[in-house]
Amino acid sequence: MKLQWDVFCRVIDNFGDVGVSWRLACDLASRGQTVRLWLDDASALRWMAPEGSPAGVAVLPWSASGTEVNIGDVVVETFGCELPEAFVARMAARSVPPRWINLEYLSAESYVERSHGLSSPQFSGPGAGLNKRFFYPGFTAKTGGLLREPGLFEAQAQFDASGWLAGLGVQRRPGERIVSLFAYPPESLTTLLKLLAQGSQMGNGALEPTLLLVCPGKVQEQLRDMTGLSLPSAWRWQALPYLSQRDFDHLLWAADLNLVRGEDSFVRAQWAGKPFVWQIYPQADGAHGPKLEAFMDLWLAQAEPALARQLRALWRGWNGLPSSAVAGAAASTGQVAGSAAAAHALQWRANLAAQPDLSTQLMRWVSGDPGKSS
Ligand code: TRH
Repeated sequence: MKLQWDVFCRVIDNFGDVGVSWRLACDLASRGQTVRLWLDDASALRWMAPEGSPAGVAVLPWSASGTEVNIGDVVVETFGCELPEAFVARMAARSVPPRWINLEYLSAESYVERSHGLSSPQFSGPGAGLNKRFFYPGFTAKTGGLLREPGLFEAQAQFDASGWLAGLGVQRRPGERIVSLFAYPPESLTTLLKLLAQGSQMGNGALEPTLLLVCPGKVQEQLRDMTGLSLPSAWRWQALPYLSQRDFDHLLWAADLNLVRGEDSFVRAQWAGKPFVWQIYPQADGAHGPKLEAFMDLWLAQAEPALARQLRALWRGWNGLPSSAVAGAAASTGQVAGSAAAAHALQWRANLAAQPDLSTQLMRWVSGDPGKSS
């Protein structure tokens, strides 16, 4: 069924809000839907989507939604962004009210399965009479799943990593491992460099030659101005420009180990099927600690215990969270990007891929077939 979708997104900080909304809009459009993406700040799309909007997607300024009279069949409020009141009033005035969905942040915590699909009937205000439903992305069958466009794995299988890297001006030396780095600043950079120094030791004590490809931002600036910081020997690094979202995915496919952050790059690293380390979005109240642990519990449930211990220690260390085992078990990013970790990344990806993706589940909801997700 071809529907008109209104997706609203407010950019709070960083690029995750716009990154997720853009992926969702493009994914829905690729499945024959028509999407209007209402953004309060579209500036990041200049580099994230330099090719412009695909057929079926229109990017519109948030401010213009107040006077929009044509309300879509489905309204998606991303990350509780609070729709403009005038728009909500028009939603309520429609003879057939639109489906109103709040797309929540991604988490592996147990509340997600409990909360996915809950309704919030509106009893007062401009939306009185409407019913908002909460859609929680997630990693298990009782959640809304993850964004995964059709043909993703086929595209990966045909991807020419060396050609793509060369096109970017990256020359991999023989035997060199590639590590991508997209991270929050700043204190943790010292921690990272320490962990990397420990971890690039191979069985014979020599350091594993590594090329660190660093995404733009404060971390890249810090590395340029390396006062008091040093890379492990046998390591070199190269600054990357902002890549389009498509090329950002290519970067994750081309690397042997991906250091990612936030929400969208975290998901894409999982689809890349390569070992990865997640730097979670830090929250002042410390809520990120349990969120990180919840993901690790799920992700490592099937992992071989020694590998699980190492990964946990490295991830906690990288996130500045206490871990008694950091010094010993984080020992080796060589190992956490080694063959056991690579096999685990593929196994985890296969488990995730067995579940319906987020857009499929959303479209089932709105066509009245909640499938497994209600
Ligand atoms: O930028 P982020 O830290 O975004 C965060 C998280 O979403 C977090 O959960 C949220 O609370 C906060 O924003 C407000 O990391 P994330 O989620 O990985 O988003 C980055 C996006 O930028 C992703 O879509 C990939 C894209 N990107 C490119 O397209 N090209 C690039 O060169 C880079 C570095 C990123």
